[in-house]
Amino acid sequence: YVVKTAPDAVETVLAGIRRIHRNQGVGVLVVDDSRTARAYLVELLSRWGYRCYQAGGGEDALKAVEQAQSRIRLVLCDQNMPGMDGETLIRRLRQHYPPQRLGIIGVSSHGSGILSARLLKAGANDFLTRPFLEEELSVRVNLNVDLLELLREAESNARCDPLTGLSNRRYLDELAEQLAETGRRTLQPLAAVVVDLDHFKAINDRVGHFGGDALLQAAADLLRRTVRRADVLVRAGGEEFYVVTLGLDSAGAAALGERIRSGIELLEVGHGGEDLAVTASVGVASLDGGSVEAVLEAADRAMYAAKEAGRNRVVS
Ligand code: GH3
Ligand code: MG
Ligand code: MG
Ligand code: MG
Repeated sequence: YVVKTAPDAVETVLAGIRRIHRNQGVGVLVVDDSRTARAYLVELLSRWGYRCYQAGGGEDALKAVEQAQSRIRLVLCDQNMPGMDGETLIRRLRQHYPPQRLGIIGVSSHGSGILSARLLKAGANDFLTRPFLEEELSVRVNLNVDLLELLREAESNARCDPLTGLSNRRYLDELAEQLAETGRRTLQPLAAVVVDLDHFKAINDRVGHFGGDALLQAAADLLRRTVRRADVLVRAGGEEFYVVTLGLDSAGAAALGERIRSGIELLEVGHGGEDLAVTASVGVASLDGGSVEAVLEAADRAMYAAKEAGRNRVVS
C-alpha cells in the first residue's frame, strides 16, 4: 500500500513536517491527576511540535493558564480528578477565557454521551473519550488550534484597514468604553485629534487614484511614527484619521496635532516620476470625564473650523 502510493506517502510525510513546524511554540496545557496519562499526552503533543505545560489538578491548571495566558492556546482536561473535576475546571476557566481565546478539549475514561454533553455545556470546545487513537487526538488538537487561529485572523482582519495597515473605526468603537472608563478612573483627560487631508478629491483627480493611495499610506506611516504606542490611531474613513489618547490637556493635544500637521506637510511621496505632497486640516479637543464620542465630536467641529479658516492648520 505504502509502496504503491509512494508519491502520496512522501506528500503525507511532508505535510506532517509542515504541521510540526506550524505547531512550534503553540502552548497546550495537559491537565490530568494521573502522571502516566499526562506523560503519554505530553509525549505525543511534543512529538507533534506543541509546547506542553502540565497540571496535576484544577487549581494548578488555573494558575498555569493565568501565568502563561498568551502562550497556552488549548487545554486538554481530564474529567475524573480528585478535588476539582474537569467539568468544574472548565466552568471556572470559561469565567475568564472565552472559547475563541482558549480552546478546551474535555477528556474522560468513561465514555458516556451524558458526560460529553455536560463538558461541552460547561464550555469545552470538543471532547475525547479514552481510549482514543493517536490519530484522533492529533486531528482534534490540530483542528481546534486551527479554528482558534482562524477566529483570531478574522477578528484582526475585521478591525484592520488593508490599504494603510492601521486599525479601523470598528476597533476604536470596541475600545471606546474602556478608554473613557480608564480616563475617569485615573483622572486623565480624554483627547482626540481628527485629521482630514485637504482637497484630496482634487489630488486624486490630478494624480490618479493610485497616487492618492500612496499619499494615504505615507500619511498613515507618519501618524504611526508620531503617536505613542498606547494611543489609539485609526483610519476613520476615506482620507480621515483619528487619534484618541489619554492624559493630554488642550495644549498637549494641540501640540500633538501640530506635530501631525507639520509632518504631513513635509511628506514627499514619489509617484509616476513626480513628488506628491498633501496638507491636512486638524481639529483637537480634550475633555475631562467625557466619552470618546463627545471628544471626537468636539475635535471634528474643530477640524471643520480649520477647513473654514483656510486648511493646513490646527484648531482646538
Ligand atoms: P476637503 O479639503 O474639504 O476635505 O476636500 P476633500 O476633497 O479632501 O474632501 P471630500 O470629502 O470631498 O473628498 C474626499 C476624497 O477622498 C474623495 C475620495 O475620492 C478620496 N478617497 C477616499 N478614500 C480613498 C482611498 O482609499 N484612496 C484614494 N486614492 N482616495 C480616497
Ligand atoms: Mg483522572
Ligand atoms: Mg478631505
Ligand atoms: Mg473627509
